[in-house]
Amino acid sequence: MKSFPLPPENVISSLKNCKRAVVCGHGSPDGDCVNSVAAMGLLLKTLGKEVYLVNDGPFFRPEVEFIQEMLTDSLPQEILNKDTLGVVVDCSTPSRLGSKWDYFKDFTITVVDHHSSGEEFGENRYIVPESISTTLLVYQLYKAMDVPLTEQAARYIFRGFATDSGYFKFLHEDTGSTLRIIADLVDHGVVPNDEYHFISGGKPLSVVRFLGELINRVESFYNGKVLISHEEEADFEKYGDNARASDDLYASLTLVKGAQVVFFFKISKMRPGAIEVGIRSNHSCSFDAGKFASLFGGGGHAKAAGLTLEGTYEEVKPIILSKVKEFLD
Ligand SMILES: [Mn+2]
Repeated sequence: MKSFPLPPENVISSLKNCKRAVVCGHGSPDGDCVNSVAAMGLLLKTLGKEVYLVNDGPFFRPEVEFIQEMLTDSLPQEILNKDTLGVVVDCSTPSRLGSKWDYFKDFTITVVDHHSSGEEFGENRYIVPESISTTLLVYQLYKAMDVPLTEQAARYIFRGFATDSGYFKFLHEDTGSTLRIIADLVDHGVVPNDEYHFISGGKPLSVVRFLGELINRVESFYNGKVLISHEEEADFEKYGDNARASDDLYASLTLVKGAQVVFFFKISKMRPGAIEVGIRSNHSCSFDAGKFASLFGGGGHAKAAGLTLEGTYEEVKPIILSKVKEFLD
């Protein structure tokens, strides 16, 4: 993408003309999601709107924790109507809003997102799958509406980008326009080295030990093209209730020679009795993780996606393995 597609007029006017807005991203939020919520909230506040931020958890990762104190637990009954603008960020499917989708049924909806798969919903949509992060689309809205970028807004936007680019690791060709935005964020006071330590530092030793365990547990299928690791109930007691090992797990396993796709089976905290399957595909193969996830009602990007299935690890694994074959090179 040489340059970013401009936000559609109806998206801009929905934000400009609303009196009040409720902003929400997907449940089990990641760094891009919470920072999109925060940056969008700040944009709307600067425009003088009455703003509420809502989002389903959990918020275990240190880099998403901050959003909790900005969230409203329950919305006043009198705002649940079409005069309220519901702004959905970083979320391609209504069901991924979790319990918060109930509110949005009553709102006029604007969606700002960069997922490649999902469901078309909402009256106003600014969807750019080529954008590395949703926060970069919020940046486009700041520019399009001529709203001055504060240091705090620049930081939120940077953190979303840093999360979804694996801290600059996953930048493909034609990302000059993205890097020019990053330069602008740095000019607005963001210090990349500080942000790296905020996002990736401060790990308890138990998380690194857990990572070792998950790597030891890896099973290899189809001549090493498919690598699978999984969480066990006993891990929570041993290593604590911490989701942070998964990023490093994916980063290590997708670099293994011959590996095309990595699956990580997690015990779902949002849906007891279900398994959440994280999917990461190797940079140089054609495996489309988002497409694969959508077979099972999940979603995401070509290289990173997720899905949820009822059952135990032992029950879910053969289902995934039977479908994966036709996606391999
Ligand atoms: Mn994202």
